Amino acid sequence: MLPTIALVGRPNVGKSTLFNRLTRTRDALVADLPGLTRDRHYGKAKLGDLKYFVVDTGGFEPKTDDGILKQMARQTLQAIDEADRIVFLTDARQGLTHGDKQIAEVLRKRGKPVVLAVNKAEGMRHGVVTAEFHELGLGEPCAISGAHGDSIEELMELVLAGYEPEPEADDDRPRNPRIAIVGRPNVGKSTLVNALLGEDRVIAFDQPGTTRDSIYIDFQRGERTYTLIDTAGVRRRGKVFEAIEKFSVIKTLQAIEDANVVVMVVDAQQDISDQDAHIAGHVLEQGRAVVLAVNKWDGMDTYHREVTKNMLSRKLGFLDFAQHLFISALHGQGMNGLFPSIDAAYAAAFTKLSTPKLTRAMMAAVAQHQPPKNGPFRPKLRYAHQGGMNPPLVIVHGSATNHVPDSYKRYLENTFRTHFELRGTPLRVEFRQGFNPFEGRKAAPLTEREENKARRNRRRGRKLFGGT
Ligand SMILES: Nc1nc2c(ncn2[C@@H]2O[C@H](COP(=O)(O)OP(=O)(O)OP(=O)(O)O)[C@@H](O)[C@H]2O)c(=O)[nH]1
Ligand SMILES: [Mg+2]
Repeated sequence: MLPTIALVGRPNVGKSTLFNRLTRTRDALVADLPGLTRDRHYGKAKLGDLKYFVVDTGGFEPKTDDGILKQMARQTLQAIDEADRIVFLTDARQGLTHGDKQIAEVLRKRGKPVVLAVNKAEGMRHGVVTAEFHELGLGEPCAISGAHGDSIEELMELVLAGYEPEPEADDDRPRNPRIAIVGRPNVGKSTLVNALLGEDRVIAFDQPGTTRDSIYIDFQRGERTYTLIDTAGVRRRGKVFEAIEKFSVIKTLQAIEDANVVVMVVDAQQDISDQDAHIAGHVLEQGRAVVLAVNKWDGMDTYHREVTKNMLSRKLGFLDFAQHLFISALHGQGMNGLFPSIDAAYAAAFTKLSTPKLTRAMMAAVAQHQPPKNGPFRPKLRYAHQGGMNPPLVIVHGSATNHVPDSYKRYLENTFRTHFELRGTPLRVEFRQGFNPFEGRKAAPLTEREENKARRNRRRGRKLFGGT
């Protein structure tokens, strides 16, 4: 599970600026999809190979004039409690304030490891600006500038000391599909968990495995063993599983991160809310295979069903690649499609696409529609190969590919999706300039054949030119 770091501090000390700097490394692949709302409080960041979640605790709730502690409202305290470590930001320009001392007191009481950062210290002598902050008794203050990026890496190395990157398992298909059931409170996650685990064909193993505070429940259905990653606190009570709904964004993010397939649950009888869109946005950002379960479909008339479907395509249109299941977890209706959809999404996420097949599909698409000319530039697409799995990444090589418009990229995505029947998984298409097959090797590992060819070529080169 990835470590979680919360950024805490008075208003205006630069939490959001630091948050943006830390999370900026995320690619823009999912940026401009209609309906996609990004949750600016929660993000994923990277220090070297170490990935972590970062929480910006500012702006959770409207500011009042009742002093700093009122402003550190419930949600901030929850974020502090859920985080593994805290970065406490202060302002070098303002110096140590009363508010800082109050926050320090709160943090000390909570007992979480804290690193104290003195922000806006660009152009100032670090020893001088940090001096007065020792008084907070939170250890050596770290002078940084979030806006300029000074000493940010040093800060995060300190904060994340002791954490190791998790081994990259993306290319090896894990044995058991890991399923996370996510959604905002009250959409029916618990009922769905029960319906899933209570199914006649399912044998749930009694002992849940616990990693820190996430719970993994193994169960078997037919030949297959699945692992359910619990976000809601599932407890077994007699024959039924009971989920105590305590919604936590961090737990949701961690479950999405750990899962191979996410079952995103929404409530058909309520409006699709921003919170739904935030959660769905995270699923997409993580590149997870997903099944959309539209729950509480019972007891709705045709008109309201239409309304809900319209709302879904308006607000969660960016999940259109996912199977939509209209279900009633309570009455066990529409549930037959669930496992087949989960299996299909899982299989799609780990599909292997050969270079010749990808290239042929691409060429057929190009023959139908040329990429449009952009000023003097006419992009030419030459070949495509798979750059990764889970989610599938297709890398298209050619010239002037930076002039390919997004609409054309989506056209290619749809082409590949249809052609290779990739239902339920996000699919990423990236372009590479130039048509040297060895270019971009770091980002896109060579296939075995390409690797062998490269080795042969190097051997030939050595024979011809000598050297090692
Ligand atoms: N000089 C300087 N200004 C900074 C730095 N970091 C942030 N600022 C500025 O400080 C102001 C507040 O920054 P924010 O990142 O919005 O602060 P915040 O802590 O998120 O504020 P709230 O969310 O309102 O609590 C902005 O005008 C930033 O441009 C820095 O490193 N140096
Ligand atoms: Mg802010």
